[in-house]
Amino acid sequence: MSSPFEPPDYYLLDDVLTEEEKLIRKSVRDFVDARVIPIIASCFREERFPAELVPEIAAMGLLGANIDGYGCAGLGNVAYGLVLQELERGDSGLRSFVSVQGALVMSAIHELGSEEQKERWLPRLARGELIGCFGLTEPDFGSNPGGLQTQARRDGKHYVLAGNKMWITNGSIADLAVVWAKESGRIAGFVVEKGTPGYSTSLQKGKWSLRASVTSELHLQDCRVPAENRLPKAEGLKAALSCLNHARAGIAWGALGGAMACYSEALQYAKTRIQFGKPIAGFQLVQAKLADMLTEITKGQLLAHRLAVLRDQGKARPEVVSLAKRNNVAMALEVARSARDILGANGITDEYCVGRHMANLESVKTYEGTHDIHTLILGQDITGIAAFT
Ligand code: TGC
Ligand code: FAD
Repeated sequence: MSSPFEPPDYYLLDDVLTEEEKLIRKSVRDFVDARVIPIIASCFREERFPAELVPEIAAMGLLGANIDGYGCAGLGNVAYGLVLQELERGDSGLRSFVSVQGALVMSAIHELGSEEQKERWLPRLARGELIGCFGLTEPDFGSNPGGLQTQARRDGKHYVLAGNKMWITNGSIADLAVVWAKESGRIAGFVVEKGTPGYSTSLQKGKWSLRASVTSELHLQDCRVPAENRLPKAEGLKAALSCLNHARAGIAWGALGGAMACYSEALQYAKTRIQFGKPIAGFQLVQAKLADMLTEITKGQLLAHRLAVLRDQGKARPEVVSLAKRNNVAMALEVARSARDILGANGITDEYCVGRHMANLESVKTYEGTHDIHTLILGQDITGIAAFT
């Protein structure tokens, strides 16, 4: 059976956290222990998102938590990162839900919307009365969203949208979708509300990763969106890509939570599993794995913390965010694989968390820019030469 979470803090990062940051972390950690851990294996098995937890998550102020005003908590980026770390310690699906709602949908409306749009949607999104999704990816345009095919055409007091989005987190449960489409060849952002004629969604089933998360296709068939739902500052590919920075930074923290859960479980297992007459933790090869895991987690913790401080200071360039997303997700996936290995056959059952985190992190490696796309973003920043094409 899985054992209680013992979070590693080898470099005493807790010493640089404020009391408020530690308090927020504790409240989310307690929530995850009490409400998520007991149900998450069966949610994953049943391919079910635990929507019943959304009101509690909203009541804790975790939706759009680093946005100021409009009913949001206005947390600094360290506290916000700790929230995502703790949620992903429960499951990447919960962290994804909170990331999409806050870092993609609410941030897009907050940064690219009019004052009227902010007042209209942000407080209700913060209270969890509305759920949002973010539709950028299409069946034929994932890493290369600049090529997206969804079209928008002005027709009197409406825009008519036509196209399909795929792999959209929260899609089928969303009350509103931030949808990216091309108007006369230029990318623009729209808020499409549930119930708009011509708008429908379908659930993507059969995933072996992020099974406790809703992933959907969005279908727009001559969908008439009121002209006032166009986000006025959502113009051009740059606007769409700018939304991703918040989510990518949050993922750098979230991945740490998955890695810490796997490390904690593997360490406790290794201390109690007896083979050849002694705990497997007493074998050098197992110790080497644990030493590597702890080292990489510690480096990831320092990276995430520094990233959050730079973001608070407005100094985190998109490429700096890419480095942290790329490193921490790859690190977490390797930690999960090592942990799974240490648990032997038990590591492939859902009585333990390592296999679930390992499977989830395969998606996290792909979404919000694949590992290799972030490699190329860094390569371009280092050399000044783009190698995307
Ligand atoms: P490129 O010419 O490089 O860029 C166009 C303009 O945009 C600027 N830019 C950014 N600005 C702000 N933030 C960023 N992160 C930016 N990245 C680029 C860029 O400076 C340029 O500005 P300007 O002034 O010169 O016009 O565009 P490209 O077409 O060559 O593409 C570059 C590339 C490949 C890096 C980009 O397309 C990319 O990032 N692709 C990855 C796509 C991606 O990450 N999709 C994520 C979808 S959402 C999602 O996955 C949610 S998962 C949610 C969950 O469940 O948690
Ligand atoms: P592709 O772009 O086809 O890439 C396939 C492979 O080719 C990758 O290894 C990639 O690195 C590589 N590759 C591509 N281009 C290059 C290149 N130039 N050089 C070298 N290698 C390259 N999207 C949304 O808009 N909203 C969401 O809410 C959302 N949620 C998601 C949830 C899940 C569970 C998943 C799995 C995806 C989600 N996505 C979402 C989509 C996600 O952003 C895309 O999957 C991602 O951007 C990659 O696109 P793709 O899957 O089409 O892969």
